Amino acid sequence: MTVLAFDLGASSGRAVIGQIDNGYLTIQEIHRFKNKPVQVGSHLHWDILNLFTEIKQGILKAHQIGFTNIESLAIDSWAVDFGLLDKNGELLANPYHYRDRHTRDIMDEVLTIIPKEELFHRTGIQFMDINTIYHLYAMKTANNTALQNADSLLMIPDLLQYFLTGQQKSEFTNATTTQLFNPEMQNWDYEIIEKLGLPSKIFKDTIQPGTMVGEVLPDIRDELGIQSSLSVMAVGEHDTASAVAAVPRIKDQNFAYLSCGTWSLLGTEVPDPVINEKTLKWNITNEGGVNDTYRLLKNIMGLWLLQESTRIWELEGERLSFELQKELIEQADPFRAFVNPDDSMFIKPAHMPKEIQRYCQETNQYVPQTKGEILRCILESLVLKYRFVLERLEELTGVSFSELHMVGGGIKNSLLCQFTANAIHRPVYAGPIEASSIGNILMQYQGLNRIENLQEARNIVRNSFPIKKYEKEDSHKWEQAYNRFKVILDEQSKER
Ligand code: ADP
Ligand code: LRH
Repeated sequence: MTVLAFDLGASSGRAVIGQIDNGYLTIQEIHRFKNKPVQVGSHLHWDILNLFTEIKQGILKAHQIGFTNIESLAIDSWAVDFGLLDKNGELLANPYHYRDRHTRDIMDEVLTIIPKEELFHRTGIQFMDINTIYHLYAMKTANNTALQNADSLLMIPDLLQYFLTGQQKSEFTNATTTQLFNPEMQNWDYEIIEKLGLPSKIFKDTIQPGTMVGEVLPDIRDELGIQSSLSVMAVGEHDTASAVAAVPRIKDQNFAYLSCGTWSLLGTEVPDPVINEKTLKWNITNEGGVNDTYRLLKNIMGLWLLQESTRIWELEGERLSFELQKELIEQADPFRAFVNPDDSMFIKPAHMPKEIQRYCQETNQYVPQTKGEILRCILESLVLKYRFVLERLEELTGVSFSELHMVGGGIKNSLLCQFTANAIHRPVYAGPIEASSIGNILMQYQGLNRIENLQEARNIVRNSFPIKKYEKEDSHKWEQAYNRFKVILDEQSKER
């Protein structure tokens, strides 16, 4: 049996064929494409039509290669972003990028209408400017005509799925990331929605991962020259939900995971949301997971800081390969200066190297000068933040995590994995790289009744993909670095 997964990350997307035989999953990437945001005037957008073109291209390639008997396909993507449709089902505007600047100061406005504690208790979701709720409120404040004329709101994978099938559905895991979904009621929180003066009719009924959504429309099949019908299924459409579903089962105990890509999502799996004063204080979130689980996690700024730095250097004329980045980091002296990677100054596209330098200057630290020093400062700060968050997760859950499972494209960065093991003083198990695609595939198999549950899915991951173990090194030096890092965090806590 063959299924097709589309996984759209903030930096790239891919189409992956999945086939399970005798408890062993093989994947084949058949199409990969860049996902580049587009600045138009004062707004930053996703190029949604290009993404749809790439999805059709992926379907076409699958057929051209000879996969003509695909049982189902599914799409997952980054969270929080959405498109608005009018009453005729037409897309009203190109979706905004979650890093668009129009949410500046909007959270404070929202919190004057719904107190922070109440919003957290009703949704269990961390406070980040990127959340859907703040984008919608910014659009309302700006008298945005797309919002005024909207009949439905679809999150990015739901929107692309609608373009394919004509069916409008809201998938659960992604819906939770809006900060407008109430896990206790298992529904959109219409009280919040109404208090904010947002149109309640735009929110569609939610469906669970594993639900069949519809068939690819005949017009699209004609366009691609494809005879056979093709079903589309909802999976854990939030890419992180799919990635967590693909964390391999190594030991029968609670586990901590780190999904590494543009963002670093550090968390653990829980049966119910953990909504209390500590989660609120530490801004830890409860996002919906597959198979009735929740993802108790925190967003950490992640490899975005490296991506932005290398983007700027490329604009300035120097393209640094991953190999060269590694060399430069290894040549730079360790532990010269640290930043809080989650400081609000780093969230938007910027001249990241200068922002890193500014942070170090403002906190009276050594100011990294060379590219290697800047990259090293980013990497060390990131992994020290991992430790900080991991310790809070342990305090919240009462679980002591003996290891950390890292998945996602970021684990190709071996220094990141090694530094993580060093910083957290525990072994790191890295793999698989394409966790989101794999989680997407395994959920399709569950929806098609070929896999029974999440345990079986995770056993398949463990059997099918290499997992690399990183042992901790230089414990004493990293301990000293962590103590210095915590002082910086205390002095400069401007997280949001
Ligand atoms: P997303 O899905 O968020 O777009 P991915 O999971 O595809 O992200 O991971 C992309 C990140 O992985 C890049 O930002 C880059 O930092 C890192 N990466 C990818 N390939 C390599 C590599 N060969 N060496 C080191 N890092 C890599
Ligand atoms: C990772 C991710 C993350 C979200 C962010 C918008 O790709 O989905 O879980 O918080 O993008």
